[in-house]
Amino acid sequence: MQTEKMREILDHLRAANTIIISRHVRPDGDAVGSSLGLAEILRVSFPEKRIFADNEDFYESLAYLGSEGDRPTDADYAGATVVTVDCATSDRISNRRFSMGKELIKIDHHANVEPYGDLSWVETGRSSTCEMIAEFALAFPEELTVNQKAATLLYAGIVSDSGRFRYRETAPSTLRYAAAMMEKGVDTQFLYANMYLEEPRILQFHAQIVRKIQYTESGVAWLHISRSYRRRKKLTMQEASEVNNLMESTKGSLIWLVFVECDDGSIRVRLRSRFVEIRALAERYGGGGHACACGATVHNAQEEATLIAEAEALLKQFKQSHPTLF
Ligand SMILES: [Mn+2]
Repeated sequence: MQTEKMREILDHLRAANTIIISRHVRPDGDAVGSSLGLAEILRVSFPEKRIFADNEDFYESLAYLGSEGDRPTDADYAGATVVTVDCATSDRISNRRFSMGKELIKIDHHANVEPYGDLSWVETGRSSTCEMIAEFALAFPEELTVNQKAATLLYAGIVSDSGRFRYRETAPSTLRYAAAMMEKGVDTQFLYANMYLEEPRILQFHAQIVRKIQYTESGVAWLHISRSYRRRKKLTMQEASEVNNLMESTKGSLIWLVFVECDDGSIRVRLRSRFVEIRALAERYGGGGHACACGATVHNAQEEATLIAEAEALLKQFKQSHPTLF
């Protein structure tokens, strides 16, 4: 717990008249939960301040979490404190006006590859940014109020970014903050009814794509989804990328790679793993992220094959040195 850092952030927020909150592009549950959750906490706690969420994209599939509200005008940025949540690098902020405020505060749990902002609170290894926002709010109960709406947003982000408390960043504190949010009246059945539902066309896509999973000698599972297949099935990049989840229950397979061809011809890679750290691998291909959950980009079949071969070497070496782990 970084109490001093949290106190410093609270001081800045208390002093601000206008606070604008942004997250990363192509948002997930944690990005939406932390941005809208923090906005709600600040609206309730400081009714005299003007609080905005300002983001350029949103996902229809996350609409059950609620809407963003009105976006600020350029004039609103004058003197404003801008906070980014869940966003490691400034180029991924879903708001090109982020630098128009008086100051910029970064709150995040990704590797701090670009320590941007005038003030930042980054804790790599935390399950989610939502967990950090929950901790922040609960640390100052006299000043910050978490209502049911905020608690629901933060709980949703904690659950989604921790893979329902399964990923290795899940700590005792993750469960404590989730419990504290539940005590504020989170409707978990409503959340789960929305979070893990798939349209029939997506289930059909999964059924089809499972048969195309390939495995290397040591058990790296991988899939390539071409641009033409993606278009034929009318899949967004996000929908196509999410199939790592289908691989992680394969016994003996500890690294899961999905290569999805973008419209511009580059190939986006989603890397996931259990036990084996893959961040350095992702960073060699222009990416990064968490120890066991990363993104990267390759530009042709050759680079893709090399990345798979490097993942295979990594897994082979890991299995040799940890023969009893899996
Ligand atoms: Mn996150």
